[in-house]
Amino acid sequence: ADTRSAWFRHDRFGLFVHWGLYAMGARHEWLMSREQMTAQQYERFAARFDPDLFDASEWAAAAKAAGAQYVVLTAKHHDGFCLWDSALTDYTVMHTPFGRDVVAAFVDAVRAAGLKVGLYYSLLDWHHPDFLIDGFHPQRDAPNVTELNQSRDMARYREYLHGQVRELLTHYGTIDYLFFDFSYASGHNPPVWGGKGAEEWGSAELLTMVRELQPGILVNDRLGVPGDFVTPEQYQPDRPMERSGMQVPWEACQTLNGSWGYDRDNTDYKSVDLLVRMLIDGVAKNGNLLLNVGPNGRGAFDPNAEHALAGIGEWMRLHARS
Ligand code: FUL
Repeated sequence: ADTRSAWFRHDRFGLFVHWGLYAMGARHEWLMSREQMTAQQYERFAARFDPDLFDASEWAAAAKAAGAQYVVLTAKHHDGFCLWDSALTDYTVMHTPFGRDVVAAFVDAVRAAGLKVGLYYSLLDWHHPDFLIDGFHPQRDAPNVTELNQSRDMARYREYLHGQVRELLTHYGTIDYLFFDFSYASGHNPPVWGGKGAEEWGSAELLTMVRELQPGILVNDRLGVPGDFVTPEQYQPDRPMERSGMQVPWEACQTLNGSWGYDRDNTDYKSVDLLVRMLIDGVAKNGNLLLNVGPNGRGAFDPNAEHALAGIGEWMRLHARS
């Protein structure tokens, strides 16, 4: 793991990109769950998905100008919508007015910019008919939830999940980094009924497959089994992170304004000064920063996000060393 993670520990700074149908709702990536929308209601976004300003090479250029060395895209978030041409479902970009494989464009552009390629894949899936309704699921309050769950089969979902990860790791060349999200089996605080973890995801098998398909890949720690690096979310740890008394590669994922998905009316942006301090803070504690941007429904970065990234880039030009 030490040699595999050498680039990651050296590079320190990555750009996270949360993009999917929720960008059209423009009010947080959890809107399907928060507003308890049915799959059918939410599918209306797919019928209208046509991001006319999408240009993956602009995203890659913005990442590079900010000084990021790797970029991580949400191939599928909790809403289940797939940004690539998956053969295992019709719920993909290919079946929208847009009709283009976003993951393919992303991977090509990021690689062409000389950056490392990362993908995020949600273990939760609020659209898949076999995913057992639990306390996070949009249908959690349905009066007939027990009945609804009777036809759902996590074994079938598991097969789908593994099949999709296989697609992502075989159709797009080298993938350097994989962020699975997330396990909440037990010990989740506050508790979530119907929680899911390593057993539901088939994590041990999944990880074996991932390593077979992409021997050099780095995998995060949210499968419910240990990964290559740990992922504190929206906080800076107060010291280098450890696992069983040993320092472990870690990466704080942080938002620009508290939301991962595009949130139009949220202007609570962190200042460039604060963002730079967070980066320095992490590096001083032997960790990485994965800073998020949520492109809007047309595929463009919000001006506030552009400003933040450009500001970090300015600092980098004056202070970075390779
Ligand atoms: C969380 C998710 O629930 C958020 O939506 C986001 O993707 C974050 C990075 O991970 O657990």
